Amino acid sequence: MLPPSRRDFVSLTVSESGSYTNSKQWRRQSCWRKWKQLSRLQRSLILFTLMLLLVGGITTSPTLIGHWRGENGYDGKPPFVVNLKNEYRPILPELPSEKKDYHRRGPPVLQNHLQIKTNVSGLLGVENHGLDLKNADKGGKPVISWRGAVIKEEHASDTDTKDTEIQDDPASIALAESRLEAVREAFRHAWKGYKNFAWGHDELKPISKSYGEWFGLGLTLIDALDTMWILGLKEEFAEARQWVAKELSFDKNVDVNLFESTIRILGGLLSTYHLTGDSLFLEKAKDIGSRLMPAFNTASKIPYSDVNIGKGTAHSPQWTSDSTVAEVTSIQLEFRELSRLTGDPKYKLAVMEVMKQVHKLDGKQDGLVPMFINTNSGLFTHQGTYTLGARADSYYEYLLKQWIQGGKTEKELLDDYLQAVEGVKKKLLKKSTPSGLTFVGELSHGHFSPKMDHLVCFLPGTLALGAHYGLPADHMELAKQLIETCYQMYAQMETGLSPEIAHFNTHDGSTQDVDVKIADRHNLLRPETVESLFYLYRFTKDKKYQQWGWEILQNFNKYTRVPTGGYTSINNVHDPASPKPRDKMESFFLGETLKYFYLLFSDDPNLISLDKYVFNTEAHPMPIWPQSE
Ligand code: DMJ
Repeated sequence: MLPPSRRDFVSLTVSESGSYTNSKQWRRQSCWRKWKQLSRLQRSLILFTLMLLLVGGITTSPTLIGHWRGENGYDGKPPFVVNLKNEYRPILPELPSEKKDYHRRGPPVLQNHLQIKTNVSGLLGVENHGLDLKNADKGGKPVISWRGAVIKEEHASDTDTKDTEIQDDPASIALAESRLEAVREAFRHAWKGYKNFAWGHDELKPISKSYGEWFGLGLTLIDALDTMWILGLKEEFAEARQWVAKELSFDKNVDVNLFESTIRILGGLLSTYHLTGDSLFLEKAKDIGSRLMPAFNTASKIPYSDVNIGKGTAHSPQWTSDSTVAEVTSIQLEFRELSRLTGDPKYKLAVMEVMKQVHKLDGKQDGLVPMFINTNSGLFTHQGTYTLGARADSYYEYLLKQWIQGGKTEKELLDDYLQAVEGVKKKLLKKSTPSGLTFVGELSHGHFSPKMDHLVCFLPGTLALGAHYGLPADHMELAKQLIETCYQMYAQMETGLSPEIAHFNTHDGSTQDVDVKIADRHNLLRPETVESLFYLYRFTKDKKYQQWGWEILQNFNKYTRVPTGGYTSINNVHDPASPKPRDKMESFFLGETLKYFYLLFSDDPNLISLDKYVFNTEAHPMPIWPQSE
């Protein structure tokens, strides 16, 4: 006999369990009976419907699909992503969001970036430069924008996205799209010439339908890779990638210029790696990067200008042991990035040693540097000339851009940049007559020369970029004045294309602002003005910058386009009837000029967001390092 509690328990259990089993059995039997009573057609219909439901359910289940595609595991990696430590992974563009944003242009993977919000006020890590920089902490305290207004940091970080409302009325969208298509068309035309007559060689000679060789490394093709990616030219990109994979070899007994091969080849490969995630480009970048290192084996650690990438030897030009200041100080973005990606500090150490030395050198005037530096002594030579043009230009550009790349912590770089901008204002700025255009001249042994290279037209863009990152508001004002001047260097020529060098009139009674010397009236399809128009448009959204760029593109098409394919530099911007083609398409026309046109005409502020990337001096976007690094 069981105790009462135990009995109750047993009887209850048996009874419940029994009734459950019975009812299940009963239901099964009754279902089966009903099923048998159905006609064959009815049964088939039901089975078919059930099948449909089952298949539909499986294919729409994100978990299952993700599993099949291996999204959570090994198979989910894009096939070509190299196995890097997490922090060195390429910064890949986000995948498109669910919401269709039909008016955003650009290749699919580069679209949709509305959600991005990063710290852009760019004031962290900066000490007092007469700005209220200390207040620029993450607490949303007031900071000074380039407009001079006090804004909250959370808003300051939006200069790319918020102040720059996308024009979404149908007319604006159609206009933007037609201009973007015009750039794609121009690219395809240039590419057609390169493909037909210069494939795998350095530069197209479009008139003679042949090619020119500089390093023998397919310079145009490499320089153009990320442009094709950004323009969404998939077929062209795939063909070029194939060439890089199959044909490109750096194991060649050839002398290359350290600076040119760094900014075009190393820079082009690194940016293409970051945009695509394709490890092929990283491997090639590592190869060329390490082959360029012998350039730094000098007594002073200031690199030689030339390296033989096959033999591993390096030297100065035959006639001197000097290097150019801009060249030795404009390779840093690329080598620093190579160190970050490989985990090997040697590249970064070599280029930062150059910066450290230049930072300390005597011979600067108000932050302005001479044009030459000696590889034996490490000292400036041929002192006395100060310019923002050839041989010094990108020194200034890279001071700012390294500071941005490194997360705004390297104070010496910022100090040197700010001092140099003050130097430009104090020593090199003047106004022309009769129109009062602000221009940047040169100092030569104490004498001011009103000569301005087209190369100087990088400066408005760089100043605007600095202002975007919280540098003084008057940098932006100067940027606006200078871009007007650079535009006038085009608009005042008969072809609407700028000469290589302009001389500005400053004397009373002059009737034109710009004079051009016979030796300077060529146009090499250079990018600097278009580059600056892009920055100014990104930050101000003033449509006139797009309009100016559009005029320039049309004039390139009118005077430099070669019907059989390609574009050519020309000899005379004064003569629309006979601009005299020079028979050369520089690689930077595809690497820079057309890319900046495209970015200028795009109304998507996040198509290569300036809060995520910093462009090297050849227009190859390098990622801005995360703050933790
Ligand atoms: C390019 O190679 C680079 O922009 C460089 O900084 C200056 N010269 C050309 C374009 O003009």
